Amino acid sequence: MKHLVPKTFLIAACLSVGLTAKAEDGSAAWLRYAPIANAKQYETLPAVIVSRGESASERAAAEELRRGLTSMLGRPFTVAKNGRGAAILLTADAHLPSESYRIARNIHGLHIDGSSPAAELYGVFHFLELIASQRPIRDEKTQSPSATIRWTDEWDNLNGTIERGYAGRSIFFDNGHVRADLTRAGEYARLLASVGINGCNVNNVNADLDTLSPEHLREFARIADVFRPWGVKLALSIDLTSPQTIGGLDTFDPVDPKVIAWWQSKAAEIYKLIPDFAGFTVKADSEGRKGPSQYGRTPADAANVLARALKPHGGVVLYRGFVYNNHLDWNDRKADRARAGVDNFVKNDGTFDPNVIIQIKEGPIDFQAREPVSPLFAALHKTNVAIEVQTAQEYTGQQRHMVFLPSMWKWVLDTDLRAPGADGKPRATPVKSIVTGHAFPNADGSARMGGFISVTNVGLDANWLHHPMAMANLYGFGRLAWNPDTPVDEIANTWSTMTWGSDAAVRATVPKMLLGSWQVYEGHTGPNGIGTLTNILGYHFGPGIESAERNGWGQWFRGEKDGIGMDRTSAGTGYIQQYPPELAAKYESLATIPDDLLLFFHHVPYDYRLHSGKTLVQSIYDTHYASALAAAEYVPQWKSLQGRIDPERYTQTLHLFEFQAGHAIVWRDAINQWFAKQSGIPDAMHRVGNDPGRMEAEAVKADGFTPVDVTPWETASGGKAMVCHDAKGCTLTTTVQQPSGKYNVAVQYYDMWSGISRYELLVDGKRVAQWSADDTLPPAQFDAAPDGQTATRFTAQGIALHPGATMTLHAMPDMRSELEHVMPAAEANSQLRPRDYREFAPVDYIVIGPDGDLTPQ
Ligand code: GCV
Repeated sequence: MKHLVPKTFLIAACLSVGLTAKAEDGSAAWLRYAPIANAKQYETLPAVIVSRGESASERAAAEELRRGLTSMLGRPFTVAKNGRGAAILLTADAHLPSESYRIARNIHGLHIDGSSPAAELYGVFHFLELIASQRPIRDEKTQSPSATIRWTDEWDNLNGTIERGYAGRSIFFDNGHVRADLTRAGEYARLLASVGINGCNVNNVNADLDTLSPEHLREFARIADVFRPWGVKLALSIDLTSPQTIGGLDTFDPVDPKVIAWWQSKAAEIYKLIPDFAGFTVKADSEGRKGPSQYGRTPADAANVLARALKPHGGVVLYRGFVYNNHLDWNDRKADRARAGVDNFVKNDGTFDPNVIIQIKEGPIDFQAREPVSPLFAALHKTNVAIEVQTAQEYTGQQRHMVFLPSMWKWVLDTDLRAPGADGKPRATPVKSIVTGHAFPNADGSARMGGFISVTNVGLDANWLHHPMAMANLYGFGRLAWNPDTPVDEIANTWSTMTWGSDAAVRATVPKMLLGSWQVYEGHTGPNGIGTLTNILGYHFGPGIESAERNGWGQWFRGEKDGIGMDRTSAGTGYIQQYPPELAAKYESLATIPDDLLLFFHHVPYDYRLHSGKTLVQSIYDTHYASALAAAEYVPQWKSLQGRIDPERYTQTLHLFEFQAGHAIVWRDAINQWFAKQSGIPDAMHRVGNDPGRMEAEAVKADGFTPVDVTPWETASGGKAMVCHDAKGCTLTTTVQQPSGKYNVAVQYYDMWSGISRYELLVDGKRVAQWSADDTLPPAQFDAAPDGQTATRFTAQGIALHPGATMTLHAMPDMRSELEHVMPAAEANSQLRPRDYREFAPVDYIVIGPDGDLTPQ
């Protein structure tokens, strides 16, 4: 949306920042090593780095330290094998606990000791972070990770696409093969290592069936090679049918001796190529993937055959707990997708091998804006478990909205499930104590293997995740996986300083924006635990409220005449009883259920009074207005930092905030309109349906445009938009009623994936603004229809208007015939048919509002 920033503004931004900051593309992420303001405080730090280590990781650690210190402190640092006099000494110390490091000073200088080469790297990155944040160098106690498994999962397909990837194509694959140039993959491993992540599963859990072919394995080994210096181990998602599909066997039954032998030989083949291979991730019996149920076998039967094949080589199996039936019966009031985790796994507790870990999504449904934590965490007492979170913002704005997810994850990790101890009494069992293996230890009292997995889905976009702010989520994931007690404000502050610099205004603004952003997003999407309310049958980006209902996917909220919400009490689906008794009692009672989870657990009338004192529906209206306004305020907040941040990243981020401000209004209006219609209860403050300054496109004088019904209706103001099928263009004309003055004029329109419609705004025949619907924003994915994910707006600022002036919107559709039957490359392997991507310049409404940095509400 280049057009959103006036050219004059861009030039001013470049001039004012030119002398203080250089343009950046975000590829350095938080490892920018920008010169620090007060380098003098570190003047006694020795300039020689002594490292005797011969391994690639030790060399990488020494070189990283040299590079970081030289850049931040503005004086040369060198690496030597030996040193006389004071030095920074990088040393291996086998006495330290596994993967641990310690920073200490003595008369020889500063020591960064690691229990392994990878741990030396962790120590180095931590030390560099101290310097970047200008903290004092002190002796630190030994730092150890909270859990063994600290991985990212990437849902990359061998054809180069990424399932739920919002930042371009795969950094690993293209055209059915591993890329020839793996530079980005190596750089990614460096980023992961810098926050203590030690594994990366590079392919989609919906794994290509021939993932384990000898040819592909040889190619995967090249990825492992570029990961290795950074202590990041390669893992692969596999399909359980592999013994049959690529092995040529007549079965994949996990207890069949031929299948057992096949997996053993496949494991041996892998370890020959990749000696430090981390292991397999398995999605089975879920969303169309085949699994052990086909042979009447259990998840443990399937996981264990793999685990036994990997065990001699030191590998692990991450078996996903995301097993559910996506053909549930909507008419069955007892059916409940949320129950699936516990129903499918608890009977197998204690039967999984010690190198199997059940990978459990944070909530029982699917990464919604808010869900309760999965009860499966507290239900498995004799099984290793890990938590799966999603840095890829599938349901949280797809890296077009700023949502700081560590706030959500910390809330999840701190949620105390109150599982009973050996004496049967409830005790403190926060999720973090379970996934780090302490709450339900091994029989000998030692911590179970556990961990943290982030579905990250970085792409070829220079800045990895498209939204510069989204990188705070990857950084925060690493920090929380290393230590789940890390305060989120500490994460936001440190990331902000390292990413955006130490200017006081930047430090005061960015963390504050981040820390409120989850609530803002939740506030203008799905409230009170109802789910995100996105179009679950589409791309999960914009609103599409009823898409969740009346189908087999089970993301239901049962919005009915009498009320709304899933009744998961004992009178309903009984799901609440899957939690330990103390927490179940809290969720079962309307007196104690928190407002923000109400609709996940209870079906209540629309005028139900919340603990906050408001009725449910009024609270929804109020929250949506407040949150859309909070999203709009990101724009002026960000603009206040102009000149304090390099212009390239500043401008890119500004575009995203401008988009978010408009899209938050799409969300706000869709949900408020839907609730008003469904409940029949008007907004006590008369805002819903009364939008000052808004002119519906279908209600003004139109030339050439024709009205269309938008589906779902709530994603257009008044349910309708105007489209233009005339290659010469169409116009909407209105007479200004406002008093003379300067105004913002916003045009709400739809930007399809492919075509490029052009628009111009004229006042009394004179062009005052023009733009093209030509960006990848929105939609984040391919969409050929006007709806909640293609809806966007253009705002022209400072437009002089006077009463009686003629305002005209002139739209030129993109009718190129080559757009008529298009199959996007990313969908080429799917069942979809080519679609018509001509863009008929759809317009929803025009709104005139106060001049200034806020888009008119
Ligand atoms: C990789 C959700 C996503 C799917 C994803 C699945 C999973 O359903 O929409 O894209 O598939 O979760 O986690 O396996």
